[in-house]
Amino acid sequence: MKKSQVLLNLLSGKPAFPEPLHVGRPMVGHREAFLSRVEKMLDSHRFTNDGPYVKELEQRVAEFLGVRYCVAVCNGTAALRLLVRAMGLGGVVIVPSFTFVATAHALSWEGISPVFCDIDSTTWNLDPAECEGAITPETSAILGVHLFGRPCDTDALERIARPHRIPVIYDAAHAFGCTGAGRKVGTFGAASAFSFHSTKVFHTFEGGAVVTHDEGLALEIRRLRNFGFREFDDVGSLGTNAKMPEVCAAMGLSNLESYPDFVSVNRSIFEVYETCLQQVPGLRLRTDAQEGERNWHYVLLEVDEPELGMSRDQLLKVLHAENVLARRYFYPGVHAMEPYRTRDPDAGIRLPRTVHAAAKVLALPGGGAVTHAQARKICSILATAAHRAEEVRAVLRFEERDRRAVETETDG
Ligand code: T4K
Repeated sequence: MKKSQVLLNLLSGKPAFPEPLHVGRPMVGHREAFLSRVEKMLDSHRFTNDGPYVKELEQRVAEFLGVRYCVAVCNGTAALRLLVRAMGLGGVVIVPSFTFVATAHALSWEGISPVFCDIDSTTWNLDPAECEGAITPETSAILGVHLFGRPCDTDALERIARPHRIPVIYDAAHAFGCTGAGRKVGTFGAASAFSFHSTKVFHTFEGGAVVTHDEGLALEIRRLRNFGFREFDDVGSLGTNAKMPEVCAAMGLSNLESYPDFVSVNRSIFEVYETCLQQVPGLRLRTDAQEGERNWHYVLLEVDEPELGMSRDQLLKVLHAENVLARRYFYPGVHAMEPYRTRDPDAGIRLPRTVHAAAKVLALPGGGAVTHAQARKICSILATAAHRAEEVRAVLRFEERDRRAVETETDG
C-alpha cells in the first residue's frame, strides 16, 4: 500500500471517522451576539409577527445584496410560493429539473405546471436556447436556479423572455453572496427567492426571503405571508402564515456578521480538496471558472466511471462506510420524482444533460462540516478507492449477492 493510502473500511479496518460527517452541517456564527439578541427578545416578549429583528434583518439583507426590498419568510419553499402567487403566475413555468425538488413543488403547490428544460453541460444551469424553444402561449415565466451558487446566464434568459413579455425570476437558494456579471445574485430579473435553511451558507435555522426592486410586489408578499392582512382587522385577499420568527431573524443577524468568516472557511476547505484531489484519476472537482464572488459552499465531484473504475454510486458506498455521508445532489433530477415522473415518464429523453450530470455528481462535506485534516483524510480515502477500484467492485458485488440471498430467504 502506498504511503498516501488509507485502509478502506469496505475492504478491512474500521470507519475512518467515528462520527458521521454531513454535507449540510450548519455553521454557527458569533454565539455571544446571537445569545445576547435572544436575551433581549425574551425580555421584550416580542417573538414573531414582523418584529424588530425581522425588520432589521430585512434591511441588512437588502443592503448586503443591493436590492430595494427584502421580505423575510419562514423558508425558501414559501418564498418561491409567495413569489409566484404575488406575481399572478399561472399555466406553465419553465424550470430546470437539475435542482432540489422544492423548486418545482413550489410551482405545483400553486397550481402551476413546471416544464423542465435541460441544462448547459458546463454550468449546470438552465440552457437559454432550450428555454427559448420551450416557450409557448401557456408560459407565464422562466424560473432559473443559480445552482450550487453559480449564477445563471441572466442576460440570455432575460433577452429571450422579453419579446414574450414574460418575467424571469430566480431560485437563489444556493447563491447568497455570489455575483454574476459584476452584480450580486438577487438583483437579477423581477425577483429572487432565497432559502436561509440551516444547510445553507447563510442561514436563520429555517427561513427564506424574496428580494426585489418592485415595491408593489414586496408589499403583496408581505400581505400574503400574514394571512392577507392589510391593516388590523382588514384582510384584502387570501393569505397564509409564512412569517419568520424573531429567534430566526436573531440567528440571521448574527450569521450575517459572521458571513465573511463562513466564506473564508469554506474557501480554505475547498482549496484542500483542490490540492489533494489533483492526482486522482476519474475524479474531477468542479472548480468552475466562475468570475466574481463565490460562497464556496458546495464541494462537488464529477465521477468519471470508466476512468475511476467504479460508478458514482459505488464510490458513495465507499464513503458512507467511512462515515463520510456524501450526497448525490440532485439525483435523479426532479423530472424522475413524483408526481412529475408519472405525468411525463419520458421526460428524461428530452433532458440528456440533466440525466448525465445527475448520474455523476457527488457532494462532499464542506467548510461547515470538516477540518483541514478531515478533508485531507477524505481525499486519501478517495485516492485509495481509485487505486483499489477492482477490489472495491468485488466486495460490493459480494455484498449485493448476500443482500439478495437474504431477501430471497425472507420472501420465501
Ligand atoms: N430551492 C433550492 C435550489 C434548494 O436547494 C432548496 C433547499 C429550496 C429551494 C427550498 O428551501 P427550503 O424550503 O428548504 O428553505 C436539504 C435542505 O433541507 C434543503 O433546504 C436544501 N435545499 C437541500 C439541498 O438540502 P436534505 O433532505 O438533503 O437535507 P438533510 O436533512 O438530509 O440535511 C443534510 C445533512 O445536513 C443532514 O444529513 C445532516 C446535516 N444537518 C442538517 C440540518 C438541517 C445538520 O448537521 N444539522 C442540521 O440542522 O435537504
